[in-house]
Amino acid sequence: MSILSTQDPDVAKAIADDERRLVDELVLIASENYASAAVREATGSVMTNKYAEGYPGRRYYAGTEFVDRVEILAQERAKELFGCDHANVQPHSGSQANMAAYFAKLSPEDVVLGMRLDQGGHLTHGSPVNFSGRLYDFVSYGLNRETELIDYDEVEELAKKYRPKLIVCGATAYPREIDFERFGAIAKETGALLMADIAHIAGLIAGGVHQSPIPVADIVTTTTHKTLRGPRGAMIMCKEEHRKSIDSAVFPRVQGGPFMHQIAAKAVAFKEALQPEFKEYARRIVENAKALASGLSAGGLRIISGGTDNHLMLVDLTPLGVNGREAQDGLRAAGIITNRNSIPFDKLPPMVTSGLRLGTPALSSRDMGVQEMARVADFILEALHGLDDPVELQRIRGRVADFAGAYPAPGVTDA
Ligand code: DSN
Repeated sequence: MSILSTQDPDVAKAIADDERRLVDELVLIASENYASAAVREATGSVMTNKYAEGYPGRRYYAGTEFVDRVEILAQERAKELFGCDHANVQPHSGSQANMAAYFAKLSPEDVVLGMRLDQGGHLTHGSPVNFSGRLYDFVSYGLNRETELIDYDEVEELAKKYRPKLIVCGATAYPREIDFERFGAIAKETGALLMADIAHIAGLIAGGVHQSPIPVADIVTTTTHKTLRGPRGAMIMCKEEHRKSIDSAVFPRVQGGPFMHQIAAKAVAFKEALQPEFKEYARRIVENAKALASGLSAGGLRIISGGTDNHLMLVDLTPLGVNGREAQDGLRAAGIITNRNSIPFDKLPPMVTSGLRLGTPALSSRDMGVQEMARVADFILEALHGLDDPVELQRIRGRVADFAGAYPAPGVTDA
């Protein structure tokens, strides 16, 4: 019996149920992963107790000598991993990292260029319902209707026309390699700063299977829990000239006390990502995504842009005559966890959508490879064809659990 299950059986039971779910189900949400047992141990450590407003060596509290040590380790490892001049490892989340980056460089109503949310961008890239779209004057770029690829010519045209102070590149639902060099050239030509939000692809960049924005971007933000496989959290990397403004934007402008337990866990995750095995992991994520996309395409689904170069794919469900919400719910009943997602130029609203976003980071962490992806594609297709039949979905759920249960779930089955 654990201490938690004695003291608070309700919470303990919910956590135990979630652990079971992570073993029995197939997690295909592109932004989720399995943090290692070591990462989880750090997040559950005594460093959750410490207030340490400020930065290592310049804190507003006593007793920070050990948290200073982990923050410096996290900074140094991040710099080694990505080759950046400076890393601020304090942001609690991707949104707060982006907020701090904007606060560091922009004034309200400045013009910013960002990718449309409904074509793959993020809320914080200028959505009108988000602080970004309310505070700044965002102009949006999107995809070419024919190729479903980022329309770099449109980006260039808009940058020349509106002369933004900042160009934001990076996406949450874009299956192709982002041409950071091209963004860098456009920013240089138009006198804009360039910010790359690499939250989704940070692990692929660290693993050397996606081009890095570090040489061309002034500021790079990322979360640490997606392909990077660390604890929930974020960081900002920047060129030396932006260090001071970024650090003071994170603290004291946006955040107060940093989450030192999360920073300790970020340090652990960065060390893991520096190991040679991580390169192999990153390579396998992409290989698996390509295999899954081709299995689904062979089964009659349309894959947006014809495939994937990274960890995710967008599936157009229109050929099956079902919408994203129906598909997400049916797959969930079959033990397959996905999220509905707008496809480019979607005719259905965001709460319904015509598509699904599927990603392979979590399954790749469970040591699954291309053969397993063929099985996963079959499970998905069977479930999508049986959406009207709850008994059939339940039957698939049993087979999915038998299949998934045979693969280790890092941080769960070894914790
Ligand atoms: N909500 C995250 C995702 O799933 O991509 C991004 O913030």
